Amino acid sequence: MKKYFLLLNILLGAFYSNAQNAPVLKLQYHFPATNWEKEALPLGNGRIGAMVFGGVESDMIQMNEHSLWSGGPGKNPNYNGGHARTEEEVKQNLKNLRKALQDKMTQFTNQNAAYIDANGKVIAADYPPEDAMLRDYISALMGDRTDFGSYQSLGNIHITRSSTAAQVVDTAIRTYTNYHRELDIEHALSRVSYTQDGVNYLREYFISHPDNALVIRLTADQQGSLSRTIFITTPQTEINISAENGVITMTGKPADHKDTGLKFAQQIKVRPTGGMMRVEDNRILVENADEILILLSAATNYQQCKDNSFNYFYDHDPLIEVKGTIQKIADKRYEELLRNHISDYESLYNRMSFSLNDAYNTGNKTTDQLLTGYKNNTNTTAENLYLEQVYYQFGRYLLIASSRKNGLPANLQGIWANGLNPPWSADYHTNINVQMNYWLAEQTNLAECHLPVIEYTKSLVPRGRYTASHYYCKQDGSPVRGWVIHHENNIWGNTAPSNWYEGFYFPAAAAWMCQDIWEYYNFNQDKTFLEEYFPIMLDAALFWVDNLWLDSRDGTLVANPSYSPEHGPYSLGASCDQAIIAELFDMALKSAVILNKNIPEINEIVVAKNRLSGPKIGLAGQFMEWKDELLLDITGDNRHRHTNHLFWLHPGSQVVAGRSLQENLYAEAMKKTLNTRGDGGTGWSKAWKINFWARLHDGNHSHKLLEELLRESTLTNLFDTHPPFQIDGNFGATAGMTEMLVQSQGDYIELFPALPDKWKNGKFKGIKARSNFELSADWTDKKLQSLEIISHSGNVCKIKYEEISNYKIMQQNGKVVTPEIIDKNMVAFKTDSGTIYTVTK
Ligand code: FUC
Repeated sequence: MKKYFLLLNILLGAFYSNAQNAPVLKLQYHFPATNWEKEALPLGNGRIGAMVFGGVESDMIQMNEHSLWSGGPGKNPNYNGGHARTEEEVKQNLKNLRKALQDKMTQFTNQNAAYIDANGKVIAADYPPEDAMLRDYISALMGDRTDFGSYQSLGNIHITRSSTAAQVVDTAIRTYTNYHRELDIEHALSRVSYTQDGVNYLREYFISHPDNALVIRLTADQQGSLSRTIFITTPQTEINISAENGVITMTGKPADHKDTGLKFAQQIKVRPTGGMMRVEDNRILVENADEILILLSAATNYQQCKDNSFNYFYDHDPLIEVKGTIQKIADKRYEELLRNHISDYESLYNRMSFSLNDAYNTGNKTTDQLLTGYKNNTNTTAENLYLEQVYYQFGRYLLIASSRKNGLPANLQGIWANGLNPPWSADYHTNINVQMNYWLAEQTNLAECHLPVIEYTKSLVPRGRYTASHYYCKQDGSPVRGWVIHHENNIWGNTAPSNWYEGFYFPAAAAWMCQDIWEYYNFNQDKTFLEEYFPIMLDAALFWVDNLWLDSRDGTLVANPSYSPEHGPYSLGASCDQAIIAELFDMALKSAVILNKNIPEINEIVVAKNRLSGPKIGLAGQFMEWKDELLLDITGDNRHRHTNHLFWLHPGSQVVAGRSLQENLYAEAMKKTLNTRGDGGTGWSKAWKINFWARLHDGNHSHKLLEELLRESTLTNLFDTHPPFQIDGNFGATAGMTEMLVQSQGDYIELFPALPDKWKNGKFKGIKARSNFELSADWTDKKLQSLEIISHSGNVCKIKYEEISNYKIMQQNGKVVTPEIIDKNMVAFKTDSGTIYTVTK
């Protein structure tokens, strides 16, 4: 045993002391977690999620299963996606509202249009508040949230030293020394080690995707030292727990579900080596073992419905599935399970790396110490850079852990949620949040992890068609085509608007979700994929072709009603809606060309696109949030967190700084808007601003926001906090940091568009660019040294970088490539698929 421990330490040592230039990326602490949100460490395989506390006397691992949701058809068999009122009622209201809003806007423009006075000052007013009549019309468009449901916790596994139950946290008196807890994000492996009564203990935890199981191993360096009690607790109330033959089984359903609804099942198999094992009161007691292996799997009978059956449940019993999973791995050696897990994880994680030459955890500080040092300016520069690097890869780690093929997408808390009522139901908010979760997916080379959100979008279409026909109509009252969703969504096909006056109205959500389809194609160039998903995009576009309103003030087409996300007020053609619709039309038209679609609908989209009221620059120089220039727009309205009206800059692609004069003007106006809004905001708001500033080519400003995010909106376990914990900020920040290195939204690859001064020297490997290029580069003193480009689809490679025309391009066989020189900072050359090109000075 001792020998084994030594071997293990050597192995782990190899992980840890990996030379100065490649510090191992991990989160580490010298105390067990007591707080779920701030301290526990996340593990996941896209279906099963766990938060590991790592207590000594009493360890707790809080568990999630990605489809454990209350509400929906399991609660109410007549669940209809949250729609309220009859079609006639809703439509009558919509017609009344549209007309009333047009009148209000016309009156506003006639009486309060902004102007520049004799002193050169912009005089502007705000839209008057909605009167009672308008409020009634608006309120009548709300949906019904009664059966929306919530993502919920499955339960907790406890591993205690004493045989008495339910002690969740350690006692105040420390009975141990050398405590170390970590999350190794390079191997998706958590470890806890400590010394107690002269014995060195080690626990390892991981969740394997290929074996669909959480694996925990407890070892000690002295034989017979492990006496532990293992049991389950859960906040779920409709459950049945039993234990026999070293296996604890839990089955149940969400409390609000009928017997015909969702069923969940979980099994925990305990496999000791040496010692004795017995069962007592549904708990498993192991005495004097040398090692304990714990295997857990869980499942539900949820099926993602993508048709009109609206049947969300499989017929089969999830317990049979779970038993099968456990049986398959019951006798597998730990090393084999671990190897399987690591090779699966590395196949994704290792595709991309990012390192800053000087980054190093000089003082071997724990993560909490690094965060404190970052806040208080007491870290060395190397430590700050190390923390940034860990934080960067933590975003990729979280995506791999919470979003895998055939699973549900990462929700507001990824796959982790505590209790039965997590914040905002840990749902899918589609007015920024779930989209932000996926900004990093393609660029950081995790295309497979992108698919769940695309499949999710597909699953919303059937009910979304119903919503379109039930809630919307053309200006003349005739039916609209297509599909639509709003800003809060669940796994049961909720597509109706929510019921919160200040934010429920966001029909541009479906259009925005289509961006993931387009981006997946754009990065991977998979035409079969585009062919399959094109109808979804086309129908989202046709919804808007039909649903747009002719603004009698200027004859342009606008969204009516329109509400700038969570900021309002209700008006016609707020910039966010207009920008998203224009982007969708653009994506649909580009896709039609790629797929050779000669259908009449394409022309309808072209006509509508040309008549869209476009976002514009205000008299005060800002990028306007509403169609009219409002005072709110000029003053920055209390630094509101939503800046969705800058959609064209990011994540959209209609404004690319440096591409044309007009776009440069827009970019300047957007800069002004961002400066007026200020750098503050919730976690995700700061993360978005990292991206905005990167696209505005101001790397130092992006970096400043990254610093603010790490200082103000990051918890001890590196989770982003709104507050509360909301995962979008983690994902958005990793995306933004990548945008600082490479951008490709403007029909060319732009290298180091926003490299901050603090990232003076470094390298990256495996960043993806649109048109399916994979890039690796290193830089010194902020100057490119060498670049390697892998062409995966044989497209023309157009690169923009300072004086790139002076660089030498070579094919992997040594052949020199003579590029077309567009200007001194931009070259283009043809590539062959599968070929590597190097660019050097
Ligand atoms: C959006 C944001 C809120 C919060 C919520 C989950 O509605 O405006 O700040 O992030 O999503």
